[in-house]
Amino acid sequence: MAINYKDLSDEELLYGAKTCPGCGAPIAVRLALKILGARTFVCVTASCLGATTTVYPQTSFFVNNAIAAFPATASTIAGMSAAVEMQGLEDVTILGIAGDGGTADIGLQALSGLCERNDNVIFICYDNEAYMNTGIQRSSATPYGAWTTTSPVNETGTAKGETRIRKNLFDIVSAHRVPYCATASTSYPRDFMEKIAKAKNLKGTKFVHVHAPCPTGWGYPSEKTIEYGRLAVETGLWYLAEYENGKVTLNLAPKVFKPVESYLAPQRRFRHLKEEDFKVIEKQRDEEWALLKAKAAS
Ligand SMILES: Cc1ncc(C[n+]2csc(CCOP(=O)(O)OP(=O)(O)O)c2C)c(N)n1
Ligand code: SF4
Ligand SMILES: [Mg+2]
Repeated sequence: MAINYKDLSDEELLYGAKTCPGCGAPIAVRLALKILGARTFVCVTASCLGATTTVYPQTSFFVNNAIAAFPATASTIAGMSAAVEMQGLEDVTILGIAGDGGTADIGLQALSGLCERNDNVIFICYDNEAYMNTGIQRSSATPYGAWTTTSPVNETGTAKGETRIRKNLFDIVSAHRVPYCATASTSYPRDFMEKIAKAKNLKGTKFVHVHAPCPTGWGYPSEKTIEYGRLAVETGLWYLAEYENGKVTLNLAPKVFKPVESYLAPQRRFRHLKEEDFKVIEKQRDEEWALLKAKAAS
């Protein structure tokens, strides 16, 4: 569904969020609400976004909005969807928003139930690749090699940052055969908004996993959020894809990836990485892309 920027409303349905300057999370939500409009009922979970937008009696949302406990985004929006259905409201979108921790870790069981029941909602996971709100702890979406306070680094090299490969939420959710599942990035706003527009027009559970850079947790200047989000895609360390009707589509497949160092080396969380670590990350990337391309070709 093509978006024409000229047709977008000037109305802002999220503003005044007390996030750090350059935070990717409110960019994602603001763009999503531009498409979804004022008849959206939002549930945010405990996270940076929840803590900076939804502190009673204040809220940065100019739509109906509730905050849920850390694991409960999916179960709360399932209830909201049932309530809306009982009341016969047909012009309403139910939107759940959670961070990577609230989605891939503590919220995963409820998300699986939501997808299985195919409740009529949109779930956005904004992914800043760690538990940022509580001081940068690793999540199961933290990339290989990243420093966090719970994936530390030491001088002797016995602690080297994150040692596991992150969970692939796109694969996990699409394995539930939901009507729509996509990855996106705040640095590709048109692609992201077109995915939200598609999700709005489909019935059932729609899941959009949006990469949302975090200057504070990643360690880069706040004005470079868009640049880093783009570099993640250009180096192949994040991808833009869709799953619909059992088919995977790659929305952007760079012919040649930029060197991973161009994205990783300037970030504080990766500054301990050496040449051999970049090679490991490149190999992981190539394996992931081979699987992705095979799925897109089938
Ligand atoms: C059951 C429970 N455990 C822990 C917390 C504390 N807590 C609040 S937000 C958060 C991290 C959220 O991480 P993520 O979902 O990735 O969102 P982010 O803060 O990174 O935006 C944690 C651990 C909580 N609120 N509830
Ligand atoms: S710590 Fe990161 S995710 Fe949290 S408000 Fe700051 S920039 Fe945003
Ligand atoms: Mg997070």
